[in-house]
Amino acid sequence: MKEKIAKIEKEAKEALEKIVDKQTLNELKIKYLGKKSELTNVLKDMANIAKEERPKIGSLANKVRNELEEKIKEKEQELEKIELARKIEKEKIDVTLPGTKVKKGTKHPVNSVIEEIEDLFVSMGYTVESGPELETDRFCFELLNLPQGHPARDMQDSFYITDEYLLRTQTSAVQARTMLANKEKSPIRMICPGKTYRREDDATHSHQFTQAEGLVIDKNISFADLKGTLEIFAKEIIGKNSKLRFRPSYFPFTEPSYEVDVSCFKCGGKGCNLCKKTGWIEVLGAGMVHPNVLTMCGYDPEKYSGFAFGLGLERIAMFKYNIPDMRYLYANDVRFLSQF
Ligand code: FA5
Repeated sequence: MKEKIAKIEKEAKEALEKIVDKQTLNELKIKYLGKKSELTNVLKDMANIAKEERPKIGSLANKVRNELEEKIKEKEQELEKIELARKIEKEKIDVTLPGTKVKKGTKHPVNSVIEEIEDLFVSMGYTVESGPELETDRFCFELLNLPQGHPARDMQDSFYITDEYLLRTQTSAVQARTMLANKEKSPIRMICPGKTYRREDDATHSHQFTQAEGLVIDKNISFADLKGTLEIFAKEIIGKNSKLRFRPSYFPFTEPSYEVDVSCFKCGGKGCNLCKKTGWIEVLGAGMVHPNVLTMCGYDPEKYSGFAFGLGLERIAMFKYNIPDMRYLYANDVRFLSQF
């Protein structure tokens, strides 16, 4: 029996020497110290041993068992240390390496234009107003002298939601809202930038685009005020050398009405595919507020007059940043947007 125990001890110690991972160590522990191990069997077999031999064999088996337990524990600690060292080595941080760059968003060109326009007009005493994008037919058309069935409604291809509601086709709806909220209480000088929607889509037209409406109502406002204001706007926002061209036009809510063009930024006015060989790009509509609109919105046209204009802000962003196609502004391509 003694030899048997010695053999078990020798075998176990040799196997223990070779162990390099925790799983094999665990298997070894079960093999030599587990309930079904040879050492446990020796203790279980004690009944078959001569009575006087029993204490010696018992104490020898226990001694070996304790020793093996101790050695396995030591091995366990040794393996844990190795594992920890390996982990630390792997997770080592090199503080001298350059950090990962955090990508920062940039301001969208149309938002930059909105901010510049707001700053300019606020500096001239204007307020900044807003209105709903889901607008009623009444504010978008009727109060602007465009009753149901008026042929000029065809000028704007609208997205109707119901018979009454539509996505506003023009920020001019905010003209009516501002006048009705004010009703001769004080003169109006307001600017309203906002999203507008029409069923159009090409290099210079988008189905969703941004307009900024301007409205001034007071006593003795004349066309000279409108022209002077737009000239300041062109010089300050578009560029010192930009030229404006007023073309007589028609809007039901202004009389007289104009479409205002700016000399083409791409060809400088020579004519190219962007300006359709004309040298000019239309950026806004404007005119003197129609007496019918003044009356419907609570102003006496005998006492008050005013001017209004509606700018297309994508086209202004195109001028300022040399963007050849309006669709780039809405493609959400980070390579394009990060240039601004
Ligand atoms: C109007 O929308 C009038 N409400 C402007 C106005 C206001 C006239 C006040 C008189 C008094 P118009 O449809 O021309 O007008 O549009 C004005 C500007 O919006 C255009 O000059 C153009 O720069 C821009 N615009 C119009 N449609 C689009 C579109 N689909 N995509 C991008 N810009 C557009």
